[in-house]
Amino acid sequence: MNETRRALLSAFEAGPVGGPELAERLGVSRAAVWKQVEALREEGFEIESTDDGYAITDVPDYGEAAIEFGLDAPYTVEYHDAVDSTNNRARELADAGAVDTAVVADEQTGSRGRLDRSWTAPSGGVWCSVVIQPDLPAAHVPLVALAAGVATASACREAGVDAHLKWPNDVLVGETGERGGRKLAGILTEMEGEADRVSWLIAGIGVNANIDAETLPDGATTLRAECGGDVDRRVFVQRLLESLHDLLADPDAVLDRWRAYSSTLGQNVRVELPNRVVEGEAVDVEFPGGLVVETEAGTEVVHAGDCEHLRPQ
Ligand code: BT5
Repeated sequence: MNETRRALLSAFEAGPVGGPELAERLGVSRAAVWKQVEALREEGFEIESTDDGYAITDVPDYGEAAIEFGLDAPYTVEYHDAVDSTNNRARELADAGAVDTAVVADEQTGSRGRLDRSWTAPSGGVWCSVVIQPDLPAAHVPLVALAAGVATASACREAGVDAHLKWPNDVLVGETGERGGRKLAGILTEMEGEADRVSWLIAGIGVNANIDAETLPDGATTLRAECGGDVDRRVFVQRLLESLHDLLADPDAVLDRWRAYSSTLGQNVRVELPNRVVEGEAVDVEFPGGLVVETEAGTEVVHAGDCEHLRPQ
């Protein structure tokens, strides 16, 4: 987005403001202000000229400026109607040096799950990848993935859906089925770097929002199905990004929040690791994100893998 337009939007957040004052504050001509006001109107903002100056009276449903307007987190948003994968686009931006940027798309045509699985992402979802400030050691990255899960579950709960987290970060609803519930959202965290220095870090978040569940793989659910109606995706993404930002600023809070939302703790689980299987009772999650499992042979902490909730014996 044009920088003047972005500055204009943040000036409007505080209320009506006159053209000459805007021009002076932003250090641009009054004609430039007028041009950007017109551009915002074309994007769907309703901007009235009142006695106190320009005032925003309506915001478009979704899109770059719509998400940034009123967003209480320092993310720049890049919006696409369609993109192959928001994680791929976020990676391009990260390679070019971007941080604190959220790539949001209405539809993805080549999106990915973990372990090269595919992710179905039709129009109407919340498909969002955040380029995160990578000022942490690589070993702490799992905590970021858990934070993304907590932020997502929290935004789903604010939207009225009782979402819970299955380790490491599937966002589920209900308790039925071998997956441990109906899958509402998934997280794909990707990074590049050395042990002591992460060069880029991306949290990819996919939430089945305003989508018919029948169009998704078996076992999936959507906010539309769970709420009986569509959610305001603009507000949803804002709450998601704000919650993610707050958690990243307070890493000590992440594990407790995760525990509070978890449906895995207290369950008998089977975790498939690359070379073996661990079975037992999941008793805790520990820094930076490992699942603590009491097995017959003793306590094990698993750090990655697919987790299945087993039925009680
Ligand atoms: C995940 O993988 O759950 C991570 C999904 C991350 C998607 C986001 S969208 C924004 C960003 N851009 C990307 O390209 N990716 C991220 P995993 O745990 O591997 O689950 C994948 C499995 O879930 C698939 O094998 C299907 O069985 C199932 N699945 C596919 N699409 C689904 C959907 N929309 N809802 C629920 N389940 C789905």
